[in-house]
Amino acid sequence: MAVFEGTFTQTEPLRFAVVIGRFNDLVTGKLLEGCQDCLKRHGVDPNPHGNQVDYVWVPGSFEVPLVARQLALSHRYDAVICLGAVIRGQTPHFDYVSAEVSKGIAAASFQTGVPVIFGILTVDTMQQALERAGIKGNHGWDYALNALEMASLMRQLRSNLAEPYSRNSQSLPPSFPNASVGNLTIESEELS
Ligand code: INI
Repeated sequence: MAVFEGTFTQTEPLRFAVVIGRFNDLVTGKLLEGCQDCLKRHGVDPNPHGNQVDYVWVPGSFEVPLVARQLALSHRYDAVICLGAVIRGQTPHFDYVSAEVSKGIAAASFQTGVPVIFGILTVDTMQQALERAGIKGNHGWDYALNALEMASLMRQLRSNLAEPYSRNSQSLPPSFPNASVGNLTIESEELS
């Protein structure tokens, strides 16, 4: 048998895309700063003119999943990081936006086989949002860490599971856009 775990080293070959909602940009801008700081401290060059991270700004969280899916489908990235801030107001808008963005991000990841990180703050007040975007801590940092771990883990799984998959004509690697992620059984000796 085997144990697979993502690491936070050997980040030089990794490529990321970050999708950021402009809505509540006082918050999302801070999440982005935390995200970039984490990537940089783990050896990733966050410079938009470099070759490791691309950035895409969208109007609000509702638009994030569509763009995240498009980026994931390109298979240029090891992970896509989604940043947004949905803050509850006096209307049901919060519920519609937060429900759609969470479902959409999960679907983008599942449909493409690329890790799409759910970095959307859903909070009741601006105070709560700011506390999570730099005042008490910065969740942007954590989202980047999740992306690094998943990027590394998926690379490991791809290289270790490629052979058994190709021998099994009934399933394709999950990194393929049309992959089936149904009942997957791998013999233990195939993993060693
Ligand atoms: N977008 C957010 O990212 N956060 C919010 O809190 C928010 N609220 O509350 O309205 C919000 N709305 C905009 C939405 O994401 C879309 O951009 C807009 O509806 C156009 O499709």
